Amino acid sequence: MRILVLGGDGYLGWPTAMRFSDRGHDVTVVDNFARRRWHLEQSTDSLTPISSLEDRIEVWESVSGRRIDARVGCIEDGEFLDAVVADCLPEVVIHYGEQPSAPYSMRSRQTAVETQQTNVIGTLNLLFSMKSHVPDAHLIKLGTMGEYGTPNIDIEEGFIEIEHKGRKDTLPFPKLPGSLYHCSKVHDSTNVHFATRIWGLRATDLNQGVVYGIETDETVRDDRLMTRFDYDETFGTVLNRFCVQAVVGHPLTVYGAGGQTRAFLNIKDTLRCVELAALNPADRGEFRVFNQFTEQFSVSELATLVQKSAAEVGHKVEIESYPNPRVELEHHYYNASNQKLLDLGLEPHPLGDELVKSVLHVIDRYRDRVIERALTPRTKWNPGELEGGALSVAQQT
Ligand code: NAD
Ligand code: USQ
Repeated sequence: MRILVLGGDGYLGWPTAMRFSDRGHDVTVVDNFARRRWHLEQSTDSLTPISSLEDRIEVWESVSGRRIDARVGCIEDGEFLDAVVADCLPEVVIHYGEQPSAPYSMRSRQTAVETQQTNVIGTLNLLFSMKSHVPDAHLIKLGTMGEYGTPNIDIEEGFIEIEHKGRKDTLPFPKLPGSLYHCSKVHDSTNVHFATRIWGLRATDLNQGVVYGIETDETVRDDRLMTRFDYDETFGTVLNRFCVQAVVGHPLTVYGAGGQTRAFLNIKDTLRCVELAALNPADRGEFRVFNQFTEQFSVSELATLVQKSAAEVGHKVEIESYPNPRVELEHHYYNASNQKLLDLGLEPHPLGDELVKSVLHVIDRYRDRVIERALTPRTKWNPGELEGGALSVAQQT
């Protein structure tokens, strides 16, 4: 298949591009290197030393014999994107190319606007390009489990059957996003759903949980194929951060009470899920939603697991409760369905001691690159409010 990967220089996009290329597909990646720029702006960096996209492509060709095509440019630039889509005529478009950090979106008015502009306008441009040039292609759009928030009912996959005043309908599952980044994903979902209903496009919205892990079958083939691995308070996600903290002897930064429960998956399972979606496309006019995760954990459970696994390889690790910089429930019900990807054949890599230890082992190789000041949580959801999670406690009552 001809596959276009938007955001193909990123944490998930680069391994995805290699995976499909290795399977014999013709892959084109698009990126504007925004993620690299955002790091430069805040003087942080990926833990893993990552090569330029150009070098990665050369190395991949030398180890696999296959060439990945690259186009450098901005997805919000509709004319650029339109020309890429018209030229590549993809059968599948995998859209990772967004600003993915909740804290970044909450830092200031400017970063909130940048986030929504990048994400919402980028996706809107893509929908128009697909409608014009490849109306039969399958859009695989990366959404997020955080679109649903933490409702006090089970989370279904995109839709829920509702009975109201004696009448029934199946409607989009209610959304309660917890950051302006997560709001952008909800806006995207609305627009993608619209394009399937009105223009007959075919789309799969992958509501993905928090991804962890550092290696995939393709990244380990050569050090220069490594993907990025972020641990700073803005771009690092919780389990990846805890693993880096454990290796450098920093207390694990549990925000607030630590009862926040989220859905998680290994980066290897991300690749498999996206592959399953691509091999089993949505129908014309269908807006299909998969909840893309394998397990649920609270933040405290993750901290305890990392502490235990780290102790087994000689790292003594403290767990510390930090005043929660975010406004979120710290004790809540959480039960989400992920049946659709399992039905398609997903065989999850579960999280356990051995997996954590393998991540710690890789991190250990690069421990000298860790910028410790970047570990401390700084971005507050509501900077004017009282310290110590007062707002989040109030919200729970
Ligand atoms: P990432 O930042 O590493 O990758 C995104 C890539 O898109 C980056 O290389 C960036 O430079 C590029 N990009 C951003 N804006 C662009 C634009 N306007 N034009 C061209 N390129 C642009 O992030 P990631 O962790 O790989 O996440 C990929 C996608 O998956 C995102 O949409 C994110 O919201 C979603 N997601 C990620 C996770 C996770 O835990 N990593 C979980 C759920 C969903
Ligand atoms: N948390 C801590 N300590 C930390 C970092 C985070 O306790 O050091 C807590 C947060 O308060 C939150 C939970 O861990 O309750 C998850 O935070 P996170 O930063 O790992 O994840 P999040 O901000 O939700 O965003 C990440 C990705 C995003 C993706 C999302 C999936 O950055 O791209 O969409 O995970 S989900 O959470 O399912 O929406």
